[in-house]
Amino acid sequence: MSLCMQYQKAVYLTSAVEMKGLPKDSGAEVAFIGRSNSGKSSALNTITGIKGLARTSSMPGRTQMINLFELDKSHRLVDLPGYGYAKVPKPVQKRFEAFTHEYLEKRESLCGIVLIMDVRHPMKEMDQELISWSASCGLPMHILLTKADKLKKIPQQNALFTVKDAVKVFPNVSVQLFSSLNRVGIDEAKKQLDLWFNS
Ligand SMILES: Nc1nc2c(ncn2[C@@H]2O[C@H](COP(=O)(O)OP(=O)(O)OP(=O)(O)O)[C@@H](O)[C@H]2O)c(=O)[nH]1
Ligand SMILES: [Mg+2]
Repeated sequence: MSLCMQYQKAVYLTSAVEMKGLPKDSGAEVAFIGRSNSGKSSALNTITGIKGLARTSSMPGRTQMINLFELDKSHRLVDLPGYGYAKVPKPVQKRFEAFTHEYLEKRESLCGIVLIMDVRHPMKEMDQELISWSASCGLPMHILLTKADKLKKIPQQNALFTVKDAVKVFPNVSVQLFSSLNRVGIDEAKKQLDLWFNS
């Protein structure tokens, strides 16, 4: 029987700008990744039910560090910096890209990736690269097509179908609709996190 994690117990643990700033690489960690302004921090807040847990902003590029939240001593949620925002100065962008890559490549406790894509703009180049990369190293990925509230039912379903079709070649990639505004898809997302944390 799988245990349900207590997401509402999440507390801020620490932030890091380089590998050595991260907490001990033990237990299990799930990282939220995606384009700048896609809604990563909002999704974290919605899933945990804690409004100000991860900082959100209408200014893209807000999250510029790896922020870690602890559910209990051995389970963590991680908010990664967004990619693809042109106004973040190039050297800063490069530094965070390098750190994110290193984190994804080396972090032993990383057991799954939640990829956040705006339902209106899914499967951009960097998203596609991440999907193939995670598949190539056998790391499971769950995609949240967020801001679903911005589309009517039929376009939502069409977007879901299109992305499902695009990722069907990858065995460990799943997709769902999500909305932080309308609180859609929370239980489905938690179920996936529970599966990873319990495997
Ligand atoms: N309508 C709607 N707006 C959302 C949703 N999720 C996030 N937003 C808005 O989108 C903007 C960006 O949200 P964040 O959660 O800060 O996005 P992020 O991906 O963490 O952004 P960076 O940290 O800058 O990469 C904010 O203005 C949010 O209020 C959603 O489900 N629906
Ligand atoms: Mg953020």
